Amino acid sequence: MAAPITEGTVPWPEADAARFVAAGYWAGRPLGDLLREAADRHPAATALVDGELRQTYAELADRADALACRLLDLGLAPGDRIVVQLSNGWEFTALTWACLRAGIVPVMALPAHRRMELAYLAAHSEAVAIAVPDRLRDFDHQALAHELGKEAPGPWHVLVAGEEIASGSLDLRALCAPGEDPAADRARLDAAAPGSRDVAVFLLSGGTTGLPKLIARTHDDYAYNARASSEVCGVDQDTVYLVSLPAGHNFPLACPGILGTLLVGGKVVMLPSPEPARAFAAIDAEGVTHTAVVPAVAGRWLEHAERHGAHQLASLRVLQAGGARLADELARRVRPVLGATLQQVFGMAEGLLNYTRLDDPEDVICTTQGRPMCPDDEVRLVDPLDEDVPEGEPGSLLTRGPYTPRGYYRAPEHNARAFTDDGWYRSGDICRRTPEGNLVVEGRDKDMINRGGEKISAEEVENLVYELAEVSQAAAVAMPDPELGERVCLYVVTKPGHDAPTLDGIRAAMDAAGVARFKLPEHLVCVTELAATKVGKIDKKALRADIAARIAPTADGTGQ
Ligand code: OOB
Repeated sequence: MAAPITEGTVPWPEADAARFVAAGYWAGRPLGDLLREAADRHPAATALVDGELRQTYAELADRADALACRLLDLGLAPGDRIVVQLSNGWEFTALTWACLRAGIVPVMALPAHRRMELAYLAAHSEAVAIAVPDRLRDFDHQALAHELGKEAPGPWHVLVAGEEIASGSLDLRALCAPGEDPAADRARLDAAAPGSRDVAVFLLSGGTTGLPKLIARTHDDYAYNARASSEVCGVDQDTVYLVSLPAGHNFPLACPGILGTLLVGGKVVMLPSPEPARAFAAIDAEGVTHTAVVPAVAGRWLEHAERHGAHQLASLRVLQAGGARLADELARRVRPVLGATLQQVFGMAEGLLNYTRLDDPEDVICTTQGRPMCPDDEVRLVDPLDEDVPEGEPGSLLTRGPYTPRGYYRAPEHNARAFTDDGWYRSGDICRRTPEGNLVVEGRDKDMINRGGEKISAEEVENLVYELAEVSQAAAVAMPDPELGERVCLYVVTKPGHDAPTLDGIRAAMDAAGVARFKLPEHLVCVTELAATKVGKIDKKALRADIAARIAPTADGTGQ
């Protein structure tokens, strides 16, 4: 039997919870209830578009209820966990909605995850089911999902969205078929609705340790996350929101994303990738008003518009950019080239969201990462001794607030490092605050590589590389990259008596180990020793400077 979720979560102290309720942030309602209410307010409005397929709020709500009841009939119980690894399609939204109604907790994996990540997520969350596409970019997700089942201690259900449903799999699309008696489904789910302080979803941390941590977001805090984001982003029933980042990521899911748009009666358009030609066509066809991108995608969209024109973007009002630092130079081109207002978003799956406001002066929008969404978000910028730095100086960000949980799920040791004794989350971002109160992200003091918004734990890469016989020492560091901001560079000291490893060999070994491909190193530097700090730790700062110098173009522009 899986342990109840509550045993692994770290709740807010009751005094804080009471404060968040009194202030109206925590509404005391489960997210599924709030979605159902939105559907009742706008039954005939279009809720979801996925290619040719369109669903009204009434249809989507009824399908989600039918799915929720079928999952319960299969034996899933409220509080059970399901790993969700779906691409951006209507099935993702139907399943998420169904889970929120039934109190089944989705663990939001990414489509890029492979055996290593999925096996860990399933084991750590003690999941009883997984939802996957049949195949995606030539990868057989369904076969892997069944393989994972062999390690599951208990029941294991494989839900598949696609054309090829193998024997032993459940056809997710069929499970989403309209129910025989929608009113009965609805009454059944209403009667057994989860509590508002129960876990609604598990998000994944960007990760600075070996494997991603799970972040338990409650109905109360995540509903606030989505609802307050809608307000700050000007999202309402006339909004058409395009999802082209992986839907299970916090940004497109709830900042305000899918949930924030559905809660106010807007229309969600789902697209499998942010490839500019397709994204522009979807914006044009559906009258998209808001969307979220990472800086690397913003760059591709700007380039595409500069080359082919921005006539397809007439409806686009707000372009949110976040997940990694947006260069000021790119930021300044957004309004003139795309004709949309840029909104910088500095957020984290752990909670805190900073937004530039839509009516901020252009300079604030283009040069800062905004300010906290909630008046009761607390942010401190501190030095290595956890003392506040002088105003205007860079410091390491600590935060607490109504939608920032107090600890990772089932990770007491890591929590002791990632949170202070009085509950502040250490984001590991080095920021400074402008006189107007906006944050500027200047760097980080966590061992993570941010590859165009995809977070890679250096430790995780190094652990895999240490599996190789020829490796004596390994260090993964960020290498500057004009397109993605950063890529993974690996420094290796070869073991005596062995040939130096090759980049291809290392990548092949990591791939075979079953790790997401975006984590594979893209540059290898073999050295005889690694720079060390005074206390004998590998000096990553020196290595970052070293690789930046090695790849910097020389004065004649030819590179070294
Ligand atoms: C978002 O969430 P995560 O959990 O994938 O990553 C969080 C980390 C932050 O701690 C920071 O290091 C980095 O990503 N980050 C940014 C940034 N936005 C996130 N660094 C610089 N500038 C920014 N604008 O990435 C996320 C979650 C919700 C909304 C938006 C992004």
